[in-house]
Amino acid sequence: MKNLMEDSMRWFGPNDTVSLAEIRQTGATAVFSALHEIPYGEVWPAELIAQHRDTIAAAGLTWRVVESVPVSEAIKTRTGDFARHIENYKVTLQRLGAAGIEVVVYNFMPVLDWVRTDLAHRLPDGTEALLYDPKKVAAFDLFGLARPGAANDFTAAQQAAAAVYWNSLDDIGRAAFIRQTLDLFPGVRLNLSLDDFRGMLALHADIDATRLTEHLRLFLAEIVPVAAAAGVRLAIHPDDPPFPVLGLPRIVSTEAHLRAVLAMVDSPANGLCYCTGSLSVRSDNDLAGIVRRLGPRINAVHLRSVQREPDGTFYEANHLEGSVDMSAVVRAILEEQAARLRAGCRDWRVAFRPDHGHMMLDDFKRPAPTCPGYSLIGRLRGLAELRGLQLGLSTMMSA
Ligand code: DNO
Repeated sequence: MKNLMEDSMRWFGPNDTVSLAEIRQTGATAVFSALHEIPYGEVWPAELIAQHRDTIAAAGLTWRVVESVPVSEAIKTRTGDFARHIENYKVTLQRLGAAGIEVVVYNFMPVLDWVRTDLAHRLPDGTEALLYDPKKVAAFDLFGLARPGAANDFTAAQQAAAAVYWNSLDDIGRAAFIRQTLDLFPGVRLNLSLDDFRGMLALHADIDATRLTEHLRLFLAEIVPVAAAAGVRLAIHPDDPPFPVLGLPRIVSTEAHLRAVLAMVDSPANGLCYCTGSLSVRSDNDLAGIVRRLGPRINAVHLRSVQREPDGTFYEANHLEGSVDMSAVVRAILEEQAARLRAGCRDWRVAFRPDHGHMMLDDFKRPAPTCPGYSLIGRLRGLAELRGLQLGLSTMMSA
């Protein structure tokens, strides 16, 4: 097997309900991992970085990609402690580089990380997937949160569908829906109340897409040179979903956005985490084309597919099915790696991980995944299929 991507799995650390020993059995040789215990904005202690690396190495795996060093809300809004947080970010990058880390993933999504409305959407084959239902987001926004101006963000048809859904719930149902949505929205369970959440949104009230883009540029102007000097390449994760949610701007959703980010600081250290699951929610994103055009700046890869429905609903499909032409994507990445090899590039190999997986088979009997989407067997299926796809394509390509 030659010139393939590095097979990786995400590992959330010692509290992950999937152990490193189990990850090793999936055939992955590497993990994407982070120190999740460090609060956003604070510096990562060198001894904890070394300990984490050594734990992973002792299990026979490598840790070259950090996912993620989170960017604090202070940095995104340029308020409060943002200058100190940026200095901390630099120190963390230096320490990660010194510990042998090559790639650092991050995102610049305000308030929310990834967003779904249903965590256990049952598919006909009995597996469960994550799903995004726009009418539920609209119902939360219009009636739960009652965000001023929310109505401007939805078509009449969307508002009507949201109202039908909201009216189908009694008071207990509504309270449960609001609780569940608050727990899901920021990507991590923060036990927020509606007012806490309104407070978080309020910090962004004056920050439109142009201003947020400028905040990202200012951040990158400071950290990219530090990353480059530390031997670390940054990889921005696209918005998930790739459109504004709850009135918050999204600035990393399209190929034009990606190009704009890369142009902010023209350095190989300023790169992309190419996530097919996030980008493919928009039918106007040409996934293989993005690899062909921006390939040299792809520093990490998440492979996952979604099934898009006409009303804007999407759910996470099997890795080789759904709306993504995964063969075209993987072929484009293998071609990018081959081009790097021909150019004598040392960093030719990209690490990929199957991003999310269904709940299936013994996943239902195991302790719940640490983070929704991170089942063991479901991801193993994705990894195995993607490994086979790579091997088949690379054999064909070299024939
Ligand atoms: C979801 C992940 C994201 C991703 C971050 C990167 O499962 O793809 O949470 O890790 O957005 O910063």
